[in-house]
This record gives sequence, C-alpha cells and structure tokens, in this order.
Amino acid sequence: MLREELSLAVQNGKAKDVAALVEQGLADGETAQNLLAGLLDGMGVIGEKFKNNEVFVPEVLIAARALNRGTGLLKARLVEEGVEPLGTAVIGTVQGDQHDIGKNLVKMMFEGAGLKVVDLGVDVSPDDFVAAVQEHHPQILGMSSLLTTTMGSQKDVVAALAAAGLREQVKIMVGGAPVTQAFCDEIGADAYTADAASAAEVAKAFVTA
Ligand code: B1M
Repeated sequence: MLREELSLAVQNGKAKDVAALVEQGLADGETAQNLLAGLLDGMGVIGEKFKNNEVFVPEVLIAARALNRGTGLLKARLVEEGVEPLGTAVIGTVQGDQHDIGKNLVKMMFEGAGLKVVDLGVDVSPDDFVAAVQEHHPQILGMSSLLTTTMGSQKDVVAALAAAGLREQVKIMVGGAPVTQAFCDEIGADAYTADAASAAEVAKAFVTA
C-alpha cells in the first residue's frame, strides 16, 4: 500500500509527499529497502511512459527530483541495512561537447534502476574516462554526444580503453541525437539506445546477466 503510494508520488513528481511518506514508513518500521522499491517502481513507470512519448523531459526531471528526495532520506538507512547497488556505471558527455540534458536523464534513469552512477560531467576526455574506469571499476561505461563533430570521441574512448587493457572489463553504452546503431557497431561499443529509459533497461540487463 505504502509502496504504491510512494510510486504514485514519484510519478506525480510530488517531492514533499515522497518525503512525508518515506518518513512515515521509517517511523512505522518499514525497511528502507521496501520504501526504495516503491520509489523505483514510480521511476520505472515514468521511464516506460517517457519511452512511449506519454510524458516528456520536464515530467521526467520532476519525477527524478521527487525520487532523489526520497533516496536522500533513505541513504543512511540503506547503508545500515547493507543494501548494495546492482552495479556501477560511469557516465559522461564526450570531449568537446557541453550538452548534458540527455546525459543527466540517463543518469537519473540508471539510478532509478538501482545502479550507482559516477557522473564525470561534460567535455570528458578519453584519458578521464579511462582513469574513471581504473578508479571505480564500473560494469558500465556510458557516453553521450550531441554533436556530429564530437561523436568521433566515442571511438577514441573505446580505443583508449583497449590500449589501457580495460576494454573487456566494461560494457560500453553510447547514445545522443547523432549516434546510431550502425555507429555503435562501427566503433565497437556494446550497446546503443535511442533514449534514457531504454538505456537503463539495457544497463540493468548487463549488470544482472
Ligand atoms: Co546545442 N546543438 N549547441 N546547445 N542543442 C544541438 C544538439 C543541435 C542539433 C541544434 C541545431 O543546430 N539544430 C546542434 C548540433 C548539430 C550537429 O552537430 N548535428 C547544436 C549545436 C550546433 C550547438 C553549438 C555548436 C552551437 C554554437 O555554439 N554554434 C553549441 C556547442 C557547444 C558544445 O557542446 N561545445 C551548442 C550549445 C548548446 C547549449 C549550451 C546552448 C545547450 C545545451 C545545454 C545543456 O545541455 N546543458 C544546447 C541545446 C539545449 C541544444 C538542443 C536545442 C537540445 C538538446 C537537448 O538537450 N535535447 C539541440 C537541438 C535539438 O535537439 N532540438 C542542440 C533534449 C535531450 C533530452 O535530448 O540529449 O538527445 P538528447 O538525449 C536523448 C537521447 O539522445 C538519449 O536519451 C535522451 C532521451 O531520453 N541519449 C542517450 C542521450 N545520451 C545518451 C546516452 C546513452 C543512451 C541514450 O547511453 C549512454
């Protein structure tokens, strides 16, 4: 019941209601894990609707803000309960590219799917992607490019990972408006998805395989 209420509050982007429900749940002795499940259910529904063009970027951002309010309150308790993230993803917008709205959506959807995300931000060089893989040992490396002039940097990152002997340690996911499945295949990445919700589904499948 509370799980459904939490899910609906996230879907409706009601951050205050999410906070109140989480606090009520914790006071009533609910586990943080169960409360988190309600939050993730809500983001799952939004992700699906976003994919089907039933909701758009603003609704996703508002739902994500509500989700983050809830996970912020649960963080300490989840650590106490020993809840581990499903896996880790390092993501960033490639070198020369400042666009981050799509990348931020991917981050939110990844977090909504239960992944820990290390966000490298924008204008990330191949060396910085490599360093992040060495430091965080992610299962997933996600790159976003919005410019035809920067998408080639995704290829450089794949090559830099190979040169560092790290290529087989991560699944490389690519996306962004000019990126296509054919380009993904050409540069030797592991997955292309057209939208953030599909990216989260694929990432979850990779880490739970
Ligand atoms: Co720029 N821009 N921009 N821009 N901008 C575009 C991309 C452009 C198509 C506009 C146009 O000319 N029609 C064009 C690119 C042309 C091209 O290369 N083919 C362009 C240009 C040229 C430029 C500048 C060069 C302009 C200039 O200065 N002359 C400049 C470049 C700066 C730089 O990066 N070095 C520039 C700057 C900017 C702003 C800073 C003003 C701003 C960015 C603000 C920001 O991001 N914080 C901006 C914006 C907002 C846009 C448009 C209008 C919107 C992009 C966007 O956020 N879309 C865009 C035109 C348009 O698309 N209508 C445009 C919404 C977002 C949710 O979509 O990021 O595609 P998107 O993400 C999608 C999918 O692609 C996917 O998931 C999301 C949906 O769920 N996805 C992934 C994204 N990453 C993924 C990763 C994955 C999987 C899926 O796996 C890891």
